[in-house]
Amino acid sequence: AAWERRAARALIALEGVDRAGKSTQGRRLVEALRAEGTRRPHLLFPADRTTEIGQLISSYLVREKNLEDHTIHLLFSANRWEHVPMMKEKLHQGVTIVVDRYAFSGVAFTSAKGNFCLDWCKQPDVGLPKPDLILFLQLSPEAAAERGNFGRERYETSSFQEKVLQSFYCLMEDKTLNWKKVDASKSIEDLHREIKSLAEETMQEVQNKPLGELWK
Ligand code: ADP
Ligand code: FDM
Ligand code: MG
Repeated sequence: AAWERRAARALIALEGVDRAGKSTQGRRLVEALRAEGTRRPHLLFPADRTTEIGQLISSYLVREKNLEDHTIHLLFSANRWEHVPMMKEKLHQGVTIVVDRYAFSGVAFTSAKGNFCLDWCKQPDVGLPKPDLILFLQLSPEAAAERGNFGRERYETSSFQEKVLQSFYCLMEDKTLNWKKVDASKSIEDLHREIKSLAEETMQEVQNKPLGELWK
């Protein structure tokens, strides 16, 4: 069953390797849509580190806490699910939602650890609101490195990020999803213009189309 969506507004996900510019572009996109009078576009940051689950995730990422690999995977998924009622309500009201990372990061990071099959990784997120557009910000590891050193958080090593990228490529083979690759080596401004036009195109296309369920 698909959820009803009264007005035509889209769910747009930003994905990509570390430092590709997801957060920068997420902010810029929401600002631009707001300036053009799109009704209260909403930026959401899974992992939202402010909820109780988010705080657990945050302490894991900053290495204050160790969590078993399946456990942290399920917490990331739970952190998405706890936002679903709000997301459905907003989309129903005609509010466009931009998410900075989504279930695809969840699957890509956990499966990069090895000993995880893609299918197991996807299961907890099956049925989440399906993005109408997934923007993959593509950037070579060399170009990403020029944007600064890795911080001290978990996962911030080039060998792990390379595995994450391979997992993303597997996920992008799923043609039931609207993946659009964009060249993240462009200037912030040029990339913003491209992303904004893809977002607006999607917002037009989803007019009166029901919101789907991810991987279902
Ligand atoms: P992400 O959220 O994907 O990790 P950020 O948006 O936080 O990436 O950007 C990472 C760093 O790269 C920041 O210092 C940001 O200012 C810079 N940056 C973002 N986009 C670009 C770009 N198109 N060109 C050059 N530097 C960029
Ligand atoms: N991450 C993020 C995961 O491992 N699983 C997830 O489901 C999500 C949403 O958490 F290292 C990882 C990816 C990254 C960190 O930090 C989130 P930033 O600030 O979005 O890069
Ligand atoms: Mg970011």
